[in-house]
Amino acid sequence: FLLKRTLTSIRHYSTMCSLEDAKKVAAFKAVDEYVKNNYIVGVGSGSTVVYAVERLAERVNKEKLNLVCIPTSFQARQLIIKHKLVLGELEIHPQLDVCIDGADEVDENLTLIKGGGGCLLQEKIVASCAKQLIIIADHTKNSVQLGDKYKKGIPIEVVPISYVPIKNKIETMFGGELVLRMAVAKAGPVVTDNGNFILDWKNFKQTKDWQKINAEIQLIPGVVETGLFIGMAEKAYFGQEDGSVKEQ
Ligand code: ABF
Repeated sequence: FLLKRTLTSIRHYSTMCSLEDAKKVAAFKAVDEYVKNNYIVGVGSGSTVVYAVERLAERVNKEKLNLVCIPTSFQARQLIIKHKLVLGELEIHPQLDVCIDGADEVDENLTLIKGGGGCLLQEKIVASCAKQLIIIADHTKNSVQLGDKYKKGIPIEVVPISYVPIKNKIETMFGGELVLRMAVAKAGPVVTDNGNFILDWKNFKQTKDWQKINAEIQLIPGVVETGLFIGMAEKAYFGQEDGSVKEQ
């Protein structure tokens, strides 16, 4: 009996993938299905995008693809340079064929929370210039409603002098709590690639009306951008524990 149980658990373990494997299969599939020769490609930020860039580089080398890559952050720029891909910019390529990016949470309507890594503004700008935004993630990011799984809150990038009034206004208008994101060791606030602060909106109420709430938040003076991406993503790929990829 014991031997049988041990063999079953070994078999079970060997079919389980790590989170890194799940990120990788999702990223590889998205790049294989959505990137074609002569494309201008938006490169997102975060740990899942690292695998997408790896796959882009493999395909450029093997298939001799001619691609231009537009970064969404300092990290993305470094990845493009490291893999010897062609680095572009929006000034020269304001229209992209596709943008491949990660997310913190994806709900059943493909509404996204992004910006856990602090790069939401440039990510949204680049995604808005792309014909298609494709999301890559592991299975832990796939939820029914925003906030079901991701507990760090919705990031809101703000002009530094306005963080207290914006915090008070959003808490009064919609409830929840806005917390200034601090750097590691709490030595000071996180400063984004654009010189702004980030407020993380925690304990917000569940709603189906993100479009309206997002529009109202964006009207508050000092708000630069929110990490809510509504109606932008074309498709999401979620790497699963068994090594397969779920498409949504
Ligand atoms: C970016 O990186 C962000 O918008 C999101 O916050 C994060 C996802 O990172 P990871 O792939 O490491 O989970 O895409």
